[in-house]
Formats: sequence, C-alpha cells, structure tokens
Amino acid sequence: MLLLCTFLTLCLSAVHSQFPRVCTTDEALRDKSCCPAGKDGSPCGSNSGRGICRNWVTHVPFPNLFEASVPQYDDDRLNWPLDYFNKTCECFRNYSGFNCGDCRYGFHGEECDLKKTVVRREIRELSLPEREQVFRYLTLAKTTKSKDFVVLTTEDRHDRNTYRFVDATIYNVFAWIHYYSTKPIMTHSSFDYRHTYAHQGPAFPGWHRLGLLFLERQIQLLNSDEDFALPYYDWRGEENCSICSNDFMGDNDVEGNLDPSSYFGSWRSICSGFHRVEAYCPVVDDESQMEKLQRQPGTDPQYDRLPSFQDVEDTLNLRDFDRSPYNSRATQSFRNALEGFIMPSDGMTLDTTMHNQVHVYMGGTMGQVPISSNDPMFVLHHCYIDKIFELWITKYDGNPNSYPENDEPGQGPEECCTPYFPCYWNKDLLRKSTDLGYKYSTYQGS
Ligand code: KOJ
Ligand code: ZN
Repeated sequence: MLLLCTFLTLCLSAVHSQFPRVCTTDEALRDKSCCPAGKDGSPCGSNSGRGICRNWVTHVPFPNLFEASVPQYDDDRLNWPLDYFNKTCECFRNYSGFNCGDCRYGFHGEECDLKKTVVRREIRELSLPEREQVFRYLTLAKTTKSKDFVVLTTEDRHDRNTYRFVDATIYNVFAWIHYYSTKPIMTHSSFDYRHTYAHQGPAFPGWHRLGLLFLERQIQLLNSDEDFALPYYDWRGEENCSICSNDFMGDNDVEGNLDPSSYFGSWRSICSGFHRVEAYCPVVDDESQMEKLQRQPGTDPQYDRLPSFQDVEDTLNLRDFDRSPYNSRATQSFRNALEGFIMPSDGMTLDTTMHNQVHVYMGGTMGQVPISSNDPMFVLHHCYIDKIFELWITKYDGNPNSYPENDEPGQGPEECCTPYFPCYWNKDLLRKSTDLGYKYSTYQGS
C-alpha cells in the first residue's frame, strides 16, 4: 500500500514552474509548444478530460515600455511566457501543472477533488524533532536533482544561441526563479534597471507567495508528505536574531561565514557572479565556483534593528493595497510599506523598513537581491511577510479585484506572474490563503 501511494505521488509530480524539462528540447522550443503528455499519454491529459493544448491568449502589452520614443526591448521575459511558448496546456477543474498531471494548490487526490489545508507555524513553535525534520527536508531539496525542471544559464543574454538549460536541484530551482526575476530588463543596446518582475510593484506579495507554494509543494512530493508546511520567522521586536544559532538557522563568524557545523553550513549559492548584468546565472553547475552562504545579522550600524510590533501594526493600518505610481515611491500603500520602501508609521517617508530592513539586517547572502533566496532564512522571512499579507487580506476582505491596474512590466493584474509556468495571473494570488491550501498559526511573539 505504501509503495502504491509513493508510486501515485511520484506520478502526480508537481509542475508549477519554469522551465519544464520536457519543454526545453530543441523541438519544443522551435515549435514554441509546451503541451506534454499527461498520465494517459495524451497531450495535457486530454483523453481523460484533464485539459487541452491551446494557443496562448495574448495579454495587454505594457504601454510605458512600448512608447515609440523608448528603445526596443528584446528581453526574453516580457509578455511571459510568449517568448518561449505560445501553446500550453489549459487544465480543467482542479487539475493543474504543465501537463495537467497535478492538482491546483489546495487540492489533492486522484481526481484533485479533495480540499486540504496545511498550517505554517513559527519555527520556535516546532518541537525539536519537527524542526529537525524541516531541516532534513530542506537539505534533501538542496541535494536532489529536479526531475521536472531545468534552469536557464547564459554568459550573454543578447545572444539566444548561448542560452542553455541545465540541471539544478529542487531548492536551486527555487533560488534560480527569484534570481531570474530580478535581472534588469534588456533592451537592444542597454539595460533598464527601473523595473523588476518580483519587486517594487503590486506583484511583490503574490510573486513571493507563489514561490513559497512552489517550494512547499516540491518538498511535499519529494518526501511523500502531503502535510508538510514551511515554517516562518516572526522577527517582530527581536533584540537580535534569536534563530541565528546552531540549533536553528546557524551561527556565523565575524567574517560572516556560517558555522560549518550548523545545518546549512555547507550550502552554496547558485548564480553567484550575479552582478554581471549581461549573464543569466553564470555559476550554476560548478560547485567549487559557488560561494558559501554568508550572514552577518545586526552588524551594519545603519541596519542593526529588526522591525517592531508597532511597525507591523502600522503596516496593517494601511487600507489601500497599493497606490500610484505603483513602485518604490508609492505613498499610503500597504504593499510599499510591507516591501519596505516607506515608513509604516506615516506611510510617506522614504526609508528602509519591514521586508527590506530584515534582508539588510541579515546581511551577507540575504542582503543581495539576486542571490538572497539561496539562504533558507529567505524562506522563513518571506513566510512571515506572507502571513502579514494574509492578515491584511483578512482585515480588508482583499480579493483579486483589490489588485490595481498599473504599468510596471509583468505586474498587471492579468499578466502572468513572471517567470512561473504555467501562468498564474498576478491578481489571482490576492485571495485567502486557504483557497491555496494553507494557513498560518496565531503566534503572539516570543
Ligand atoms: C534582498 C532582497 C530584497 C531586498 C533586499 C534589500 O531579496 O528583496 O535584499 O533591499
Ligand atoms: Zn525578494
């Protein structure tokens, strides 16, 4: 019975992100078609009514970027995922994934008709065996090659002939997704640093929510543990990082090296060399070239504090999800205070607060946007950011209609959250977390 369950779980592999291995063959890329066979052998599982292969419906382009006076763009991520695929699976009912072989988040079972809700708890709420299990699962994800996904690497983003799809471990696919979203947008002659797909706009909370769902689901499948839930770190009012010790996320030396004997002491960062704007993830398959994780909590005198209880309360008092100009200068915007570009207390003064403040407080790997997701601290931090997002949704009855029209590339309400695949509309992540299969414990603080 156990064997059968394991077999079924493996067959229903989760397929929720770029790039599906089977869609990166020369043939699939040439045909721009990603409609792989489902379990029944037919494209998108069409013979068993799971889905169909369909032409992509084009989305509204980004008016600001395509005005006649601005340079031409040839960034592969614009109008996601059209540069790669214009034929994809449309899955019916609760089926999901690139071949409709999986269930939508929040559903399980052979017919994907059973609802489930896992509970994400504060890391200090877990017993020692529970915590060690989380760390074991994360380590297995860090060391197990993804069978469903590959990642993109190139030394020269302008030359498509140099693009290569290569193997990565499950955790590294997750880290790569964040890396890829943060690269400046490429024009024919230069790079546009003003926009990014996951940050500085209304997509920020939902984009990170989808990343966490992806990692959580991958870990559930890897361990045949449908109940697995990611933990969070509620950093409110901490005098120092109390989980930066060897029984939790690891101690570090004065140079910022994680203690080699701590759980994550031997982890290395995929996509080191991130500052090279013309490359995608240049360091991807040579272990020895990858930097080890670095962390220096509280050592930068400018950023030596974590946000307070009051900061979180003030952020939750901002009623508007986001406001014009929908970037890092938006005032009275819940999203911009949560992301941490304005002070929550007045919703106006530009400062490094909340989400950004925690990144720079941690320093090292966490403080560098393109590679921050390599540190599992990123996962715990972003789960708490997602909990605050969820508290806002509950307080103001947030729903997809609360998501604003805006001109940031890839951040429109009905644009695909970039680079996830298959497409999730940005606005569809602004909904109750129980609709997506999880909720948060009520943790009152330490
Ligand atoms: C890392 C990130 C991020 C912000 C910062 C600090 O991933 O989003 O560091 O500004
Ligand atoms: Zn981020």
